[in-house]
Amino acid sequence: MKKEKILVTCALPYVNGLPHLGHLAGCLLPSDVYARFNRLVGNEVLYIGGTDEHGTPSELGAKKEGIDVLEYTTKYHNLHKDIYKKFNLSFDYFGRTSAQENTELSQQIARELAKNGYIEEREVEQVFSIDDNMFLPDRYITGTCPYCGAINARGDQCENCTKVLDPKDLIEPRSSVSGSTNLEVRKTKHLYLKLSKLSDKVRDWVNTRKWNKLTLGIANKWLDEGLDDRCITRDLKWGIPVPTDVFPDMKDKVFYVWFDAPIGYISITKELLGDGYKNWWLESCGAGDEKYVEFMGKDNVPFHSIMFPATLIGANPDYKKVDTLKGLSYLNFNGGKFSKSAGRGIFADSAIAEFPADYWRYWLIKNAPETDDTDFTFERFAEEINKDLNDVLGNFVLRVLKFYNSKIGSTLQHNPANSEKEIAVKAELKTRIESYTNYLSQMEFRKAMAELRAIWVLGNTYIDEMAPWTVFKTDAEKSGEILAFAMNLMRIFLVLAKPVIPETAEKILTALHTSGDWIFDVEVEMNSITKGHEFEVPSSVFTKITPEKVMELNEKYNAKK
Ligand code: B3M
Ligand code: ZN
Repeated sequence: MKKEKILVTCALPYVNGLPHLGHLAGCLLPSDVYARFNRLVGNEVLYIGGTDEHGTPSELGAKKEGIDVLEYTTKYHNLHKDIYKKFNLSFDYFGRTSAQENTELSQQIARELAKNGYIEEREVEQVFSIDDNMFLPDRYITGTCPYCGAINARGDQCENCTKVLDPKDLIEPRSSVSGSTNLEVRKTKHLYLKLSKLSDKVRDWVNTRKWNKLTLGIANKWLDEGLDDRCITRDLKWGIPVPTDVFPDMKDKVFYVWFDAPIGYISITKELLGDGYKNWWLESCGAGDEKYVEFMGKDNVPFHSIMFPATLIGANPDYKKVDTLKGLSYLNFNGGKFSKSAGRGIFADSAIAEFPADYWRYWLIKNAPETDDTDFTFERFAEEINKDLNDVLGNFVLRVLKFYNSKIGSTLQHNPANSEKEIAVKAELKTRIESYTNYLSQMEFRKAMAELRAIWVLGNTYIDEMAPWTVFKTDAEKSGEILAFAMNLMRIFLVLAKPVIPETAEKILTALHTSGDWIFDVEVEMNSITKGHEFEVPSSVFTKITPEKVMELNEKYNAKK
């Protein structure tokens, strides 16, 4: 197999607000499984994540907690980092967009864009709150909707009638920061990224992409509607200062958070590798022959398929741009949305306190919201954990190891059986491993997991049919060979499961006193555990989730409200 060089990024979650299961299912976990899988098959992988820290929500969040913004974002950055560690996300580096590297790179890219004629300064009118002493972003102005009369319409959009609004249209507008109505419209200058001028170049580039239907559909829709020039600056303190050497009128302005956030992928690489970041981000320095894969929720696709590539194309064509963009849908909670304010749904920090990471990882990857939105319920969660992990995988492991250990001992006295039956099992295993590998390479997680489960079932069917416990009574030798074959199957099951349930895989492989390199040759690997090999019997593998526990969880996380 030819080794590939693969850059994997996962959309950078906003630092304020902690992740819930939807974030895990729709971006974080799929990217981790993909990164782990590729490392296992021997590819060179760089997996980058981090927090998106700039913008008004961080400023307001800090104000509410009465702390400095950097202290606030540091606190939440660390919370994100800790939680992801508990879910065993294997980032090579988890950085932050507020790092110095991002300031330097974002300013550099803005200078490059200006030099190439893709940035324009414009005078605009904007709502200023005198009492808050700040320009208000559109969504921080509240008022009555001029179309439907809803009294709590936001300046960018009315949630009641969904009409897109201009804050100047709101009746009786007030600041959502302080409630003050002491507002006025002031003139101010901003920088605009000239997307209209970049449009043809972006379209030519999009045409070279082999994206899936969902992504191409979104990208082409934006291109067909025509790209509007986009304001890339804001009047805030917490952000990356616009460099005044090239933009002398932009004193006290910062870049819009969506300008610097994706540049964060590059700057976080630089946080980790220093100048070595160029090997991953400049085509002329080695990024030309790598594959760059991005994971994100579907709402982030326009920014990653059009806006960010446009920024890079306009700045310097040498920047590496995305090859594969895996956009995922949403995970709902019992038919509704996760809501921190309503205390509805289970957030990542509570989830990990309830069950081990592997339970969540397994369920959320098996049910990855790939094509449609997917519904999480504790009933489905419990059912699938109990059936797949406990009954299929866990029982297979325990039945085989316990029986051998109790009847014969913990040193293998047999080589794996190799009759017609076993040859057939190996043939099926080989085919299934090939398709599992293909699905994971193509980021088809649901299909991959169906295949993995089918591989595990193969083991159960085998021992059910071969019944080594019955055979033992008349032919101890044959029974031992069947069990030795089953132990080799077990090892393969766990090696294959490593990207998804790494903790369990490690635990069982350790008990089997064996390592877990990827399975490239079934015939060889099925003779890995042979006569003389020692093993241990783990006390348990998975624990069943009881109906009482499901009831308790439904109650605790407001599932039925
Ligand atoms: N923070 C939006 C989100 O968390 C945004 C992604 C940035 S990716 C560079 O969904
Ligand atoms: Zn309305």
